[in-house]
Amino acid sequence: MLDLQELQARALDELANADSQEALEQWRHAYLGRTGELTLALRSIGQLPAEERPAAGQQANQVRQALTEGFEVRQAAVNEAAMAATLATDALDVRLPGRPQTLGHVHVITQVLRDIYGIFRQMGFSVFQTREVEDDTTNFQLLNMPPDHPARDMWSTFYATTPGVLLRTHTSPGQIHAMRQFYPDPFRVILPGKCYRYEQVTTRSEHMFHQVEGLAIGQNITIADLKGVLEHFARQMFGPERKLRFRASYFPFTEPSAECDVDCSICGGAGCQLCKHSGWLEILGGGMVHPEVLRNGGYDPDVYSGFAFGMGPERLALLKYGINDIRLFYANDLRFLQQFG
Ligand code: FA5
Repeated sequence: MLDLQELQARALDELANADSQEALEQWRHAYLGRTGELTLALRSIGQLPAEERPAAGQQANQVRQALTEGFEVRQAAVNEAAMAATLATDALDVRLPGRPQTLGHVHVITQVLRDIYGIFRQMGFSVFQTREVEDDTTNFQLLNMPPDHPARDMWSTFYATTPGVLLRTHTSPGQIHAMRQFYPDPFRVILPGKCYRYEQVTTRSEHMFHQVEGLAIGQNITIADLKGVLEHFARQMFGPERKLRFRASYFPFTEPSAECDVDCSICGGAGCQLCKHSGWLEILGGGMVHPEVLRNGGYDPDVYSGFAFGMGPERLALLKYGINDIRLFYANDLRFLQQFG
């Protein structure tokens, strides 16, 4: 006699432990498949004595219904658990990605200015900040250029509505501020900042550019000190292989005066548009502080002497990086600027 009760209990027990699609499929095959235990049991009913068959058939159908329903319930539970596990691990992220913040870096001219500060710091110079908006007196008159002095033509100012007020054309008026600040002590400073000139913009000239003024005041300072400082600076900035030349020049606020050129790195000295086909690019003007300017700063020219210079960081950057057009610095083209990141 078939023990269908025992088969049902055993099958449902196993079903409760089936926790994957594969285990469920194996279970279905073992009990309800074509060669499954229940299927075979149902087939064997035909061999029972006739009087036992109806009861056995009824019971077998109840067992089959119980197993089929049990399978469907268990399968739904396993599917639901599998879905929950997938959602927990491979959750679909429907948020938009954030906008990346691009990191900036300091402008190439700021980098060159910092290089300049570093080199002069080694030589004992400190940085002295002065104003960009100046008056005619400090920009010109106290630097030995009274109204109508022809040397004023070298530095054309922008038009300003307030008489006597202007955007400084060079950092040299800072000499007066520094001397009046430090008097009566000896001192060494550099004065960096922007200058503004109403002049033709070319590959080597902008109407807004930087200068770094240098000023050393003390006793027994000579032009040899100026030359030594500038030579040391150029070697540190450009390396020992670059050529440097001093030319006699004229500035109303220095006597004697000189200008300093570096051999052009674009053409290697052969001549190009940047260096006006001379093979040299002027980087600074300088000289010994004029006695009248010393006096305007408060210092007695019979006791004190000093040197001053004014260099152009944009020109230095052209030479240092082999750039052939000064206008690139302030055209705000990221393709150019990002090369110096
Ligand atoms: C002067 O401005 C004087 N104040 C320099 C000076 C200072 C002389 C102290 C004596 C004592 P100059 O105009 O030559 O000089 O300019 C000095 C430097 O500034 C130039 O050598 C150049 O490097 C830079 N420079 C001048 N004009 C421009 C410009 N338009 N664009 C970019 N750089 C410039």
